Amino acid sequence: MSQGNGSTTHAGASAREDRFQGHDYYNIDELLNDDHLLARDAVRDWVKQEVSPIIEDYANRAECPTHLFKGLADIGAFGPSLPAKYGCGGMDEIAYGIIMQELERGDSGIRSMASVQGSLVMYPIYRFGSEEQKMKYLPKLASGELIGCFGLTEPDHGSNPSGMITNIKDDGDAYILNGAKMWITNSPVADIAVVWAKNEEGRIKGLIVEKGMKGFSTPEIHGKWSLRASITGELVFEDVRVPKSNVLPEVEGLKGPLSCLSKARYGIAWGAIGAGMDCYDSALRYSQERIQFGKPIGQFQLTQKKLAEMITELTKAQLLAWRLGTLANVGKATPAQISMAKRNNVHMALEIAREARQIHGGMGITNEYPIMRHMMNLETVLTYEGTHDIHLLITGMDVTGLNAFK
Ligand code: TGC
Ligand code: FAD
Repeated sequence: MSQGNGSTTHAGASAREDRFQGHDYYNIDELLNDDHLLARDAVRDWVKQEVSPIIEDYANRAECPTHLFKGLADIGAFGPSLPAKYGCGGMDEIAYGIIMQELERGDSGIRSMASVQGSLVMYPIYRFGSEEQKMKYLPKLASGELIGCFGLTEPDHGSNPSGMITNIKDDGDAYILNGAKMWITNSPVADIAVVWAKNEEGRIKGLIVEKGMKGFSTPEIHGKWSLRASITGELVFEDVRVPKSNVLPEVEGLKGPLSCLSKARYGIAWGAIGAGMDCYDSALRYSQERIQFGKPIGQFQLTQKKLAEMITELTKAQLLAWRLGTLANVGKATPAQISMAKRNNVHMALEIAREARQIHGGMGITNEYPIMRHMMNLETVLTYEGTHDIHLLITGMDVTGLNAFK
């Protein structure tokens, strides 16, 4: 049997056929309602039509498929669980999670485009903004007319954002903003940035900074081996005059940005299942089709061990996400519970990608299969939105009552 199912050479970008089918070993679909299943199937179809045919090529060229922002808006991927009044989906948290799962099944960078827009830009405006700010920005963000980014991390403050040095000084009807943010998804293509900065009392405030404001620039970061189809940059502020009407009035302190992170981390806990499932799906099919020693490699016990462990871990991750979703729907998902699910599910997906790569043998390193792209993407997902170890320490703090950070 020949290797590969793509239509171009290994070195080139392969427009492979997307033969993905979902995996539901524990009949978890029975726990979902019709809205969840409709959303899941619609996003799965959209990913097959719009993402799969182009994603290897964009990742190969390290280019962001920015034309997909409009399509993401059209399928309701921006703020699915925010109110319809502002042009958003009005769905529940499980629907939001399933949409993230299906997007990340396509590529973590595509899910990032949606996570940042919905959970890190629209959510803080919805939760902490004035009614005027909500009406001004949310409908345009939901429809993809405006693209946003979220600036928390700084060059010298990643895991410890409370040490940030980006600051605002009072200047009559405006604040003067100075500082820099690093590793910001979507920043070079964003129309607005939700930026977290310290005021003169050292308290953290959120501001909406608009493209074109004097002294504001967004240089792109190049050279990433991970999330290559997602655009990442800096935010640089040199005496930027931000009107006071652009400050989010309803929050002060680190709990502002951390609340947004809870929303986005929840989505990643679901999203990682998608990446893991795509790797498992590809490995299962390959194990049935690839013949060595006169039989399918899936007949070897060592291959079966890998596949059996993959579906076991995927099933546990699905149950964790579903239960977290039911808690989130009634406002009872704690930040520490979200940390556990983000950490577990991303690590699970990365381990599955590594095992799936082995099952694909040499073909596993090519872009005829999604494995290496998912694996490289997941290295970022393991680090952003709180690293693997930071989430472990959050769980440790929750169960012991002792704080490792202070
Ligand atoms: P600490 O003293 O523990 O907390 C300060 C205040 O915040 C509250 N809080 C939370 N609120 C909501 N959700 C959470 N997850 C919260 N965690 C804490 C807390 O109750 C307290 O409130 P109050 O009222 O007492 O003031 O803060 P700390 O400085 O000790 O830090 C704790 C630590 C290390 C856990 C936190 O800083 C942390 O999570 N660090 C990781 C940083 C991080 O995740 N950065 C992500 C940047 S954004 C990003 O990566 C986007 S990628 C997007 C994409 O492309 O998809
Ligand atoms: P550091 O904080 O320097 O950590 C380095 C290592 O030290 C890690 O292993 C960490 O776990 C460990 N460490 C740190 N503190 C402790 C401790 N107390 N105990 C034990 N170990 C510790 N940020 C945004 O604000 N907006 C974005 O849109 C965004 N997008 C991103 C996109 C990409 C592609 C990437 C790579 C990052 C993005 N980030 C974004 C930044 C991301 O959140 C940070 O990279 C992450 O929080 C870690 O910070 P750091 O990279 O500075 O690592």
